Amino acid sequence: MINIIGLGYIGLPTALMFAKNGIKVVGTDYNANLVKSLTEGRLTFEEDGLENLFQEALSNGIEFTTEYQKTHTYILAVPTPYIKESKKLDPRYVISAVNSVLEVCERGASIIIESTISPGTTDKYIRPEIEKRGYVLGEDVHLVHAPERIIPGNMIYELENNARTIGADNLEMAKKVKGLYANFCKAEIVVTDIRTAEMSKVIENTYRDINIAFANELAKICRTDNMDVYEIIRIANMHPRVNILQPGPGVGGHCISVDPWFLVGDYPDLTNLILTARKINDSMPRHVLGRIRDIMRDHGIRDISKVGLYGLTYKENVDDTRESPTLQLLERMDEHLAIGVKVFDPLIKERIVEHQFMYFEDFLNEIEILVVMVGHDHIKNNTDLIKDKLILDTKNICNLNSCYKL
Ligand code: SAJ
Repeated sequence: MINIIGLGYIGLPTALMFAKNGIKVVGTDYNANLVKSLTEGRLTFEEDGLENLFQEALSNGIEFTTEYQKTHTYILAVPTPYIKESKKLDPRYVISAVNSVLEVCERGASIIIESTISPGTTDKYIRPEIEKRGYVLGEDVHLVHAPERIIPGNMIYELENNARTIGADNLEMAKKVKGLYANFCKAEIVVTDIRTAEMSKVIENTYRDINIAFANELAKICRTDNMDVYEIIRIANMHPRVNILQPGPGVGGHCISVDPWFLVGDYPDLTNLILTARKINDSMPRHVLGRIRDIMRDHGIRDISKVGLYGLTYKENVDDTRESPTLQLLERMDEHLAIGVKVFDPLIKERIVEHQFMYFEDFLNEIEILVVMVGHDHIKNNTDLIKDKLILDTKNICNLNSCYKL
């Protein structure tokens, strides 16, 4: 039996995937409401294909609880945020989960950490916790790092088809865990040591952050001289060795906007490029605010409540608002007393900000300038409804001539 700890965006789909493949799984989360909801057959977030997988796992007997189970295999998918002041990883949730596992686990159990952790976290924080209790690593308990790599919006496909990394202290244990993941992962599973696994995961997200920062910097350059950044990137990308990502209103989510900070926090003298990329991406909501002001000025609009932000999530077609560029923009607007801006997101069902509308038509009736912050399919399919608005399209989703771009 596998006990999966943390039933969020990573832990839950992973648990379901094991259960689907006939493995007995118990999912544990400290959040009793979440456990209740899952036990009653209700998912708490949406993801393509998740509902079907959930139903299949339920019929295969998956269970959810707030209690840690006595077993031989644990997978930890708990949050690993960064500390804003020091920029370093905050290991407290992983440490606490490891300790709870140690309270109940069988002798010789493996603790597999899927959460993203900065290079050296296992040595610095996890091993000492285990040794402090008198356990012998590699005998009483085994540590493995198997970083998750799945992208929200395409998680189920990527669980089966993305290559994985298994970092362990010894080859035998790594092979065992590789065999476990091979139950559903059809792609290559690379075996390495723990620190290499930690570092390779963090640099994957850092690489993407830097690439997006390059696109965002290009957008700013192109803006000053009225060049079309999207066409320029499209043409440049026709080169066989160029692959520039897309500019946007900022980088959100709990991964790409967080993980590069681990490296900046741990290697402050060696991370100029990574830090600069972070700063460029974090500057994008401010850039969007400047573009809104340009449009208001050009059209003689003084009332900020005529501006509507479309999209609250951190990216298209997900219902996750963590570190979302729109929330960052709203914060910046508050600082500039630009209060009263209207907001709408078809995927966010509860009210989380002021002046948030629940119906698209009501939202459109109130505004003159529509700022597309997120390119949900919903707006792509409804461009006819927004034709009469002034549009600032930060995601390059509409090709109306009247559209303003980043
Ligand atoms: N974004 C752009 N331009 C782009 C692509 C993305 O501005 O061309 C923005 C998005 O709008 C969003 C942010 O970047 O605000 C991050 O979105 P994302 O789709 O790039 O990535 P995440 O955070 O959803 O998932 C990433 C993935 N990492 C990589 O692709 C290297 C995923 O595979 C990881 O599993 C995940 O982080 C994670 O959990 O670490």
